[in-house]
Amino acid sequence: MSTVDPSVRRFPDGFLFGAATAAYQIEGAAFEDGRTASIWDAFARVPGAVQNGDTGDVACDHYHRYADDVRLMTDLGLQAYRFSTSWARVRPDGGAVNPAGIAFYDRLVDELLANGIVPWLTLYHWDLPQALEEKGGWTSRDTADRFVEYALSVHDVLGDRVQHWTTLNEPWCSSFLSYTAGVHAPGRLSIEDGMLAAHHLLLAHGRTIRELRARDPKLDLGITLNLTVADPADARDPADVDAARRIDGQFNRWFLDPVLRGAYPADVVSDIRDVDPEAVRRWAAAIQEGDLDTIAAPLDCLGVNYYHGELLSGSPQPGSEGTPHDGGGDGANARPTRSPFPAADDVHWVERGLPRTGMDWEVQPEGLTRLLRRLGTEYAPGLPLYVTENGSAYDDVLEDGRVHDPEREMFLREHVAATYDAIEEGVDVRGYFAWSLLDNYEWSWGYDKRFGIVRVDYDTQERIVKDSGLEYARIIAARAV
Ligand code: PNW
Repeated sequence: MSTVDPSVRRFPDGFLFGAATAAYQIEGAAFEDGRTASIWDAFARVPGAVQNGDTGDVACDHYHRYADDVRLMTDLGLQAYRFSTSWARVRPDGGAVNPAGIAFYDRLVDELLANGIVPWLTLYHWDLPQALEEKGGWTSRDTADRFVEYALSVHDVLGDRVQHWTTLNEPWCSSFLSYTAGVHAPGRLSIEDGMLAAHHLLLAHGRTIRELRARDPKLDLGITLNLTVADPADARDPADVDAARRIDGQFNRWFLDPVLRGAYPADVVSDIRDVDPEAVRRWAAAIQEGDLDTIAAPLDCLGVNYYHGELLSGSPQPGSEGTPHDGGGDGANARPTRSPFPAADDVHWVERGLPRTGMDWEVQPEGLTRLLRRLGTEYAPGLPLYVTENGSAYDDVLEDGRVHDPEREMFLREHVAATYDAIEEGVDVRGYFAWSLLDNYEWSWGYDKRFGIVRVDYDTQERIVKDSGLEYARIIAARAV
């Protein structure tokens, strides 16, 4: 009789369990030690841009409480911690290096290492210095040059202790959701600007990879993309198939193709040209010789952020408007926004009756397995993959000092299991990072949406490990789910 219980998924040695955060969402101390405004500090002050007018001025006060937060990570048994550095702290206004600002990350990294936690550093999680936005932001090629300088200055200080470097977090969000849809900072509403922003972000990524690689070939270098599984409602209906192709193209392939194959997807370029030929003309004119080679600089790993999949149709759906990617607040979000998808007017999202999180996002763990399979076979065979974000927001209730969050527990278990299923199929997935360590500033939703496995009381800054956090600690200790 076998002693192996087939229902237990035991992770291979070396698989890394971690949790993730981002600078603006947790640090606070927004104007301390020389930090200047980022586009999020500015956007949060635009009336109607963010739910309740919330800002990241204080957030989780992690800037002052980082040592306690690292202790929390130790209690949970985290092996790795994914965080981002704030450009406006390291180089206020995008200008000269600010030693007092970068000293914070120096302290944080030392604290992590002293506790045996692997630091996993992201250079850009959306907080462009506002001074650079005023010079054109990501629509300006110059911003990519400034980014490389910033990246190298972080490496100057942390390169001796940080091995894992991620250039960008979710460039789809910092381009189309930010410059086309107006949902995220800087809140612009232009197809052309979204396309230019995406190109310059990717250029900044490729150049940084090259520079860091040249400095130290031992570094582990990658990018994190937010990806989805886009399925047609009816695989025999050409309009549904086309709807799925469009969302896959504008969300996944627009980034996967240049980064991993050195070319933008021609079908999507043509779709956008049908809608806005002038935007495509100007975007094409901004692409210089050699850019796509730079963007396709070889990587050591790919970070995958997965939250939900989508079922798409070419026919209008009763009672469903907008997209699950609109990402903004509800009624309180009074600013004008538009679709982040330039060429998806005839695309409709189909309600399929799956459970939904507090973001109204469908819970679809098998989508994560399929996504990892696709990357491991079609896009990047042999390239190590990491799930760099996955998580859920729910309306937590504090009861006798505890947070019972069975839905988040279930979400976590199912997605860790879905990750395992991909590994078992032979996909090279090397880690899973829960989003998020802490409840935090959920962008245009402000503090309304809680993604943490640890609760934060924003009045007292008290942290309480939620039941999902305890469950994650058990999963990590057993290395199995
Ligand atoms: C990601 N969408 O954001 C980010 O990396 C995190 O900072 C964020 O807190 C987390 O996911 C939860 O939202 C996204 O509209 C924001 O599809 C919006 C979308 C996707 C990801």
